Amino acid sequence: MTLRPARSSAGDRASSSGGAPGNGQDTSLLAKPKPKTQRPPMYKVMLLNDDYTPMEFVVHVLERFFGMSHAQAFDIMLTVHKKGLAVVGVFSFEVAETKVAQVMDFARRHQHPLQCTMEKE
Ligand code: TYC
Repeated sequence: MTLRPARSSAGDRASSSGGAPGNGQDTSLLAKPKPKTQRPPMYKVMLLNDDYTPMEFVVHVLERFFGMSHAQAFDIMLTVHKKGLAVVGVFSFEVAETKVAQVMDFARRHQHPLQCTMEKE
């Protein structure tokens, strides 16, 4: 059980809200505390290495779905090939979900085992 300190109902409203000076003036409309805005979480989209998907196909995926130049795409593909995985972009949940679905569908249609996943940043 949580015990809260007892509060008087009417008396303290004018003086205690919004950083009041304590002189009885109602400053509640002047000293507004800044509302804390929360940024939405972002999601890393990752490509995983495998032994069968052709390198050129991965390069094409990175150009097509992640807007990379050929050189950029080649570099990232090689990172995945050597290290096992790489982050290929960071997006809102909905965009990340769409990218993953697009890549997985594209790979499946071409009968490559390429895997694409997402993870909260
Ligand atoms: N390892 C693959 C090969 O040697 C190439 C590859 C790179 C596959 C990146 C997947 O996400 C990947 N053909």
